[in-house]
Amino acid sequence: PSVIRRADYRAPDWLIPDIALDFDLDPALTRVHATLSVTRNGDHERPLRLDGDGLIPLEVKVDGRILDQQQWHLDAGALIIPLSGDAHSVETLVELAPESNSKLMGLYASGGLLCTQCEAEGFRRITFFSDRPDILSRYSVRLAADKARFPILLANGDPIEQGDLDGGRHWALWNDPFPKPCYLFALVAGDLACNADRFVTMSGREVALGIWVKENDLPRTAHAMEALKNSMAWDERVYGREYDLDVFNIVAVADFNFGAMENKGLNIFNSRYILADPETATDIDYDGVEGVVAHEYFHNWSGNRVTCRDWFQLSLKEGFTVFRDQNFSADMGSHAVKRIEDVRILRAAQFQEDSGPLAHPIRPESYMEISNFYTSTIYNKGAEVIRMMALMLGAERFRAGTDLYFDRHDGQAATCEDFVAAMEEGGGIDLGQFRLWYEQAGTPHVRALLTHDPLTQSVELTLEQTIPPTPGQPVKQPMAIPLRTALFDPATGGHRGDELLMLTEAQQRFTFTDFASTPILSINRGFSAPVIVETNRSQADLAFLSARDDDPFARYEAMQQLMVNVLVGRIAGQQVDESAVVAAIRAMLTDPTLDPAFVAETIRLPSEAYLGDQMPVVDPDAIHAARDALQARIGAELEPLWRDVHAKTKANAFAISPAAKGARKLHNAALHYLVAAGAPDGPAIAFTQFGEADNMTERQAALGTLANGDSAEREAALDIFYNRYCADALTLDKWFQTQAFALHPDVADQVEALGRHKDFTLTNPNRVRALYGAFAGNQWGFHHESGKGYRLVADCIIALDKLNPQTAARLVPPLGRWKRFDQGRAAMMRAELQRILAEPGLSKDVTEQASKSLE
Ligand code: B3K
Ligand code: ZN
Repeated sequence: PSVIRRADYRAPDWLIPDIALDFDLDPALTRVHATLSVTRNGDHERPLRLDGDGLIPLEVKVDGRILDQQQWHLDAGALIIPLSGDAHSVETLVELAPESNSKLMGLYASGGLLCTQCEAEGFRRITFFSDRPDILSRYSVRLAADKARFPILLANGDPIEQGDLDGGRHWALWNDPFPKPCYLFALVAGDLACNADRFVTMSGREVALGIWVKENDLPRTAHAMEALKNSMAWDERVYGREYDLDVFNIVAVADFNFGAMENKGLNIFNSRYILADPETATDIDYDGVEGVVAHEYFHNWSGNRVTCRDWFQLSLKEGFTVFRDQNFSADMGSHAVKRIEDVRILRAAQFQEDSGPLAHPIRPESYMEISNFYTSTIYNKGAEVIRMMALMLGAERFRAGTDLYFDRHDGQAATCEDFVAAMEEGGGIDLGQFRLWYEQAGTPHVRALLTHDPLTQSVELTLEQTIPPTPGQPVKQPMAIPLRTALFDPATGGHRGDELLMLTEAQQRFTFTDFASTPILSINRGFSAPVIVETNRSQADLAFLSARDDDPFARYEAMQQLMVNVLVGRIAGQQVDESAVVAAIRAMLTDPTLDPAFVAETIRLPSEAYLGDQMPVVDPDAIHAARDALQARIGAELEPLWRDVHAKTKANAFAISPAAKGARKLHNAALHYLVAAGAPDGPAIAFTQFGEADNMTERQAALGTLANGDSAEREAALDIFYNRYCADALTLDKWFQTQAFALHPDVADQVEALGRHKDFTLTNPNRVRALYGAFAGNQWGFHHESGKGYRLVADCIIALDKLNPQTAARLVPPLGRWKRFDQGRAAMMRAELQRILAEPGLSKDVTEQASKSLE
């Protein structure tokens, strides 16, 4: 496959200000007629090139005249037409078979619906077009379909007209007045019911809101609608951004390659991010719905009104929009807990990516397949980079920067550089060195050493940064790293204020005066920079911070570090003192002033994968054993407390408030430690919780706790769960996922059996992710010394690649981490990657990921 480079960007040869599309829809055979107005862009003689993927032109017309086959040709799927004038009308006709489109890109069928997915390059699978985000066009779309099977016909923009046709068919016409890139095109046809509501914008315009689902799913759409209205109000209040069309529609579909898609005025969602009720959705699912609804809605400004010039600028819309949705969710719930959750995700996904063979900057320099670049780096690290700018500027100047950005680039296809320039001008700051965050991959390591001089009564903080080499970037320049810092006086328990230290050199010293004794360092508070900090703090210092730090994130972090130190010592076979961890957890559990959600986050042991990241060579078995033992010890020593907490956090009736969610989180944590303690009645307590819970959060947690062990209750609960939910795909996913995540010695065999289960299918991406995606994230199971885990995932990749390359490619990165493992495991992982690459007809998606992973 060929490599596309950022440096090769060239403005388009032809522009397409208008497009009219006419769809004659049918799952077996759909006809698409397109009329494009094209205008020559600049002084050149190059022909019109319209991208196509798997399309055959049945008819090509220019200015109303049919061209014969000598007047056009195909080049790598694209339609090439030499044109003499500067402005023409070009028409094409193609046929599609949506029901056999298993890639879920372009026009496809899902659960009796017809729907589209175009980002990044799916539009070229629908019609011949210049499929690049800097071509902005006004769309007029006519849809016709069988009225009984497809009573609802939706597209972007505003509905204009509809009517009936002969033969039981009907039609609808939609117009989108806002010029948009083709990746934002969408249509949906099907038998859908609507949760209809309205929103009045800040200038008093009324918007009709619709969430479209299968009739029997209607009761599960209330939370999504609430989230949508809250998002619309939030974007007005926080960013001054108002919605711009008369309608805003969302459709839920069962088969979808990722979370959701921000098509203009017609968002299409993976149903797991729309449907929620207490019986089937966990609190994490509820939060997911809220966050993704907000994310897609916010794209209307950060992505749609201002879009990307080319796909190298993807983080321009994604990083910024993730930052926006994170802050929205924090405002809807708890800032402290949301920050902890977001950092946990960043560390689990992005730090791993950044230290492996697929590491890339948030603005990549090259790609083979753009679908492979919808990564945690582009999204989550991209959001951290925006967050650092917001921190350095402060709220008001950051808002001035975003106002300037939106005003200046409205209706344009912009670059990351445009965003940074708007921040500099609007916010009045020099971001010269800061731009390196867009160029350099790899997670910076910051070493922080605090020394105290009793003679001068001063404290010196020495900060050193190093950025590890990443593919194509052996040597790095020092970055601008904002570190929120405070120095605690152990005597008073307080500090003199939080300071923002800017680390800009490889090594830098900061001096603080008037310290009679050595203070305790609290650094990278609020996780102000996405870096790895190493300090010379003692366990006693960390215990102090875990109890006293007034920054909730720093407090959580101190606790995590305390646990990591104990676990890393244990893994290395050292004698370690675990009492500080037990004492710190006891203190948290008995402090009535703390938010239960915060306590639940903080007392949780770091994941096995995170512990792996702390070791030069990951030893999955030793990590599992050490973590299991510490968990058992914490469980046993505090057993009466766990019983007490578990009893006290039992709710009488379900609510979705932050307080109720926090109580459930702590309830589940207590259950988990109780069972880990090996209490004889542990499985019975879990089984009771499983049976009595009036919500999925507690039921699934109980099932997960049981799944780690071998009790009779385990099998009983799995059976009950299956029988109760086997008809509901989203909930059945949880049954697969819980077993694939289980910390159980036989998990690989169980996953293998589940892969043959009658309810398992490769055609539904959610099901694939629930089983193989979850399993590949289960460090202990996936890295079983037999190599069985590697083989299972590789088999899945090979089979899935034939149907859905995009989703197959997402399973490759776990196999690419072989450098971090012992020779035996590394050799087996490499062998699986080689076996995948040897597969004939392998997709560009999987080829790119597997070949880069071997380097
Ligand atoms: N923009 C889409 C992602 C499209 C992924 C294409 N492979 C969803 C989102 O980030 O909002
Ligand atoms: Zn997005």
